[in-house]
Amino acid sequence: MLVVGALMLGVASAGLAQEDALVFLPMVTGGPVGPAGCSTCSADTYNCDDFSTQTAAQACFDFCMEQVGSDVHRLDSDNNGVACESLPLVFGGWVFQWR
Ligand SMILES: [Ca+2]
Ligand SMILES: [Ca+2]
Repeated sequence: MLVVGALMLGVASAGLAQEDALVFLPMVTGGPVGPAGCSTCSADTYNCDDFSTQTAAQACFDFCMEQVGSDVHRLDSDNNGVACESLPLVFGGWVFQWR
C-alpha cells in the first residue's frame, strides 16, 4: 500500500480536489490470496504486459484456473496451458525465452 500512499500524495500535491485524493483501491479481504500481482480472478484484469516473467503470469493463470476454472485474464490465448509464452521464463537462476 506504499504505492497508494505515494499516489495519493502525488494527487494531493497536484492541487486536485481533496475528495479526488481519497481514492481507495479494492483490497482482497478474506478468501484465498493469489500470487504476487494477481489479486483477483473475478474479471479480465491482467494482461501479459502486467507480468515481468512467464513464471509470474503462469502462477496467476494457475491460481485462477484453480479458483474459477477458467483463464479469466486470457493469459493463454492459444489454450495450450502455458500462459504468456512471450514473457521470459525464470527458472533456477536461468532466464529462458519461449520460441
Ligand atoms: Ca487480459
Ligand atoms: Ca499459451
